[in-house]
Amino acid sequence: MNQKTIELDELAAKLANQLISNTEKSISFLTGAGISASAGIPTFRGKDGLWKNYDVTKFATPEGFRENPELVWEWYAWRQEKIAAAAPTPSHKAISKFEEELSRILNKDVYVITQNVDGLHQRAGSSKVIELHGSIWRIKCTKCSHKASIDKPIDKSSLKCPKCKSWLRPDVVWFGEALDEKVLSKAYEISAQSCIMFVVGTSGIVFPAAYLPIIARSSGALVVDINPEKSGISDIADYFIMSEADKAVPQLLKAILAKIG
Ligand code: BV8
Repeated sequence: MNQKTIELDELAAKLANQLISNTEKSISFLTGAGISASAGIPTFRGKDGLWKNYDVTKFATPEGFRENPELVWEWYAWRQEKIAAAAPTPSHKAISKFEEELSRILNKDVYVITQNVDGLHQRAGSSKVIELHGSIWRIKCTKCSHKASIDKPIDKSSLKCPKCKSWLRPDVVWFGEALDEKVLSKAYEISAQSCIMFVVGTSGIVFPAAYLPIIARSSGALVVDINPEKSGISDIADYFIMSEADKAVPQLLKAILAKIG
């Protein structure tokens, strides 16, 4: 895909036109760890990525948890602390504002399909959030059906199920685990009925999430990849904006709203 370089204002005009001429279709955002980077939450890959210091097989697989649940809980509790101390970024907030305005002006839905487990989109006010990989703010029993939401970092003295005393685990999707079927089919459905998919802050190498922009594009959506470096999505995108999220997302969404307002 050879993308011409395009001025932000010209791109905003094209995207505004795509929105207006696709009355029945919605907008979607596929986000990854990069959208939360400026909130101080480390990404997984890239120069300061988590996987540089943490062995993914030990910390993000069911086998790793079975082998050393305390160690994995140490890591998740540390991440919960960092996320609890973080605030939604300008990009999270711009997406929430975009949803509000598009609903008011064009009665159009804006969906956020996120690979992140940090809950920052919801804290920014987005109301249609699909959490592909679960949430660090939910725990579930490894044996029985017990599940619970938590609103602060886990108390490491209560890591056993209150019902059956088995180990509790974070309610997230680890490598080698299937995504929740309902969540995944909803994500496929939204991707197929989007007229624009903004892809923000993902390396685009984790599947099945990385299929979604391909589904969107094959259903007629314009795909816009926003990332300071080339991602696994950039080459299939219609437009690639080489930029950090906060230096492109608020400006682009504001320019689109100005064109349709
Ligand atoms: C599954 C846990 C099947 C939650 C995570 C093909 C099809 C299906 C599966 C596979 C397949 N090929 C391989 C697989 C297996 C595997 C996979 O995809 N492996 C990859 C590595 C090749 N997939 C799976 O195992 C999935 N399960 O398919 O199961 C199955 C079916 C039936 C029965 C059994 C099994 C499960 C995948 C989910 C794994 N869980 N995390 C948690 O603790 O967080 S994945 C982990 O990576 C995170 O969830 C993260 O969200 C996700 C993706 O990473 P990114 O979000 O993209 O983050 P990353 O650091 O990589 O990139 C950050 C980007 O931001 C960079 O591009 C950087 O440039 C950019 N950036 C940096 N700063 C900024 C910025 N961008 C903007 N602004 C900035 N300021």
